[in-house]
Amino acid sequence: MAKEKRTLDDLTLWDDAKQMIQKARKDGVETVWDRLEQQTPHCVFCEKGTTCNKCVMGPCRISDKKPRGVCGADADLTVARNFGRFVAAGAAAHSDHGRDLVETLYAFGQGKTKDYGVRDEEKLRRIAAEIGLPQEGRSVQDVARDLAEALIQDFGFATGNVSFPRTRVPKQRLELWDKLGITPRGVDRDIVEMMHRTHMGVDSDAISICLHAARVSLADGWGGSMIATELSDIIFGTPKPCTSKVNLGVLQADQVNILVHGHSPIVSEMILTAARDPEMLRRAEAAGAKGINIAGLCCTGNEVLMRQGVPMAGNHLMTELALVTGAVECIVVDYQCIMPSLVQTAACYHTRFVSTSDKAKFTGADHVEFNYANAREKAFAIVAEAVENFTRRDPSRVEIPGEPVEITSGFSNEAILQALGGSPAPLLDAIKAGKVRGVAGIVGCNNPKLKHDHCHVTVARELIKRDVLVLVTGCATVAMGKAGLLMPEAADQAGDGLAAICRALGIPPVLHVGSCVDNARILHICGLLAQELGVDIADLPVAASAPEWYSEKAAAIGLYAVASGIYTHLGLPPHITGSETVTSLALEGLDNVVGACFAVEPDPVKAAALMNDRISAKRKALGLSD
Ligand code: XCC
Ligand code: SF4
Repeated sequence: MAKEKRTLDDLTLWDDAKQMIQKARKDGVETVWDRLEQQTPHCVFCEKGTTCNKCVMGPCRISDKKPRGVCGADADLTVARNFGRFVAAGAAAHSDHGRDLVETLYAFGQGKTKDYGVRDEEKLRRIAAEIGLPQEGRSVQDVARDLAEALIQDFGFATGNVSFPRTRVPKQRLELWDKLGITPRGVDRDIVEMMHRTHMGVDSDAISICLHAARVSLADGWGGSMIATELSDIIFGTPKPCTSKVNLGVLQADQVNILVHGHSPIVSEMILTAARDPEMLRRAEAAGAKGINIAGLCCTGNEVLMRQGVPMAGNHLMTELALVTGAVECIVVDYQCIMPSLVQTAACYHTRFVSTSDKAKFTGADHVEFNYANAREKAFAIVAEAVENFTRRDPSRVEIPGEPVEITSGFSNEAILQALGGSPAPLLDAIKAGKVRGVAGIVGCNNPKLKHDHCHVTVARELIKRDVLVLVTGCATVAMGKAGLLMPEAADQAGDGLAAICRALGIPPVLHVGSCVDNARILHICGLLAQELGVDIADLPVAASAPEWYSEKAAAIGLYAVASGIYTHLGLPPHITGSETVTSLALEGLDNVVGACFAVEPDPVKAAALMNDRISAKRKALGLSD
């Protein structure tokens, strides 16, 4: 039976999105929702994870009637191998992004770039000291080189382990990881080993593969992603609280609009520098524009929002719609989460689609390759062309919906600690007193299978009213911002205890802590709180949620959260339901192994209740009233 067609209200929570979906239909532009409909129903075997395409004796589909593939792999093994590779791909994406930051810092340390440097010397020296590097008599450039050289080792296998867990993970947790054999050894090593293990005829035990998936994810969270975060702060500055705006209304009818999309601040920061240059502004004026407006999409948007207060046009499901405004001169992308469809969407308008990474080319795009040696020059060229393109804009096709909503951002751990007076003690006191009952991370993507942003906002509202402080990253951020939850006034929607703390500190009950690699900030602060209390992370009244996730990266994030001891809600299940062994491990078994597990719950109200129950249980176990 055909499912009833979804109405506009089923697709998204927001007016700006609805208006642009309608304009897309009018303009004959296909969107992600149209393609989802074409692809529905999905292949049931793939949905359950019981299809295997790993060798040419297959492909095989495992079912009750045909329970083994040609090689003999059963459903458990097939699901585990698929899931292992899924997580490895996500970990690879985050970590390869981290590698780009290491390379950039290394280039600065070696004097090979004039375009990038160190904006936060204090953090450079603090992190270098943390991993045991000498400081005395070393210049900024020397320390940068030393730190990059040390972190390059985190990718390989020479040192036998990843640096940050040594200082940041409570010792109970480190011992547990050692006992289970899941301490991350090297980012590349652990990811490559997953590819090896899941080749036909290597690791043929579902549990063993799942444990290695946990190790791979930890190499991401406490390795690749953490490196990306820390080095981005060092190179581009550690975020401090700032204000900005969000939604498609941040696009300016009378200015050159340039969207930055993807993940790496290496590109977006340089585009921003070029756009703020007086010569470029003069050219924009000559072209008849009032200025050059940079707006962010997805995680590179989060990066420049956190550090530079750059407004956010939208999250994952808004990326096509942002171009449908007809007001975008140029969209500059680097890598990850850039729907290939955007090239076609851009082509329906005057918009120029520019790819910048040698590892992410898009058929039909203009490719302007960026590296640390030429970045400034290339960024200026891209911005100059965008300015020129302003004259090609067709005003009759421009429609910019909505009034932008005010937001606050920039809550790095350093900023949070500073707001607390320099130590985590006041936050711990508030937690002990039950004013803040717990802390929850709401992270991740949008997925067109779910009503856009509805789950993000609902989970957050349900948690803050129960005095749970929310930390948000990734595409969830835009949802919170549009709902007004990133402003101090949102304290009115919080429970009395949390509201009082927010008012005293002048902060919102939902704090924007960054992009998806910045989930490492959440790991770090959990480690810090646990160490202060002398307990394991699994003992803390904390939880996480990825209500609308879609990507391999989000799976890696969810798994490193769980493997670090953080109970994690997912709005949709990964493709594992074809294996009872793997599914019950994820939903229950892991609790006995790593002290946390996943919960899959599409209903955001129920999901928040589950997270809250977990927080209550942890409070009681710590002897705190609830
Ligand atoms: Fe991508 Fe990071 Fe997901 Fe958004 S939240 S859709 S992964 S941009 Ni990372
Ligand atoms: Fe089939 Fe086994 Fe080859 Fe997979 S690895 S395609 S299950 S024969």
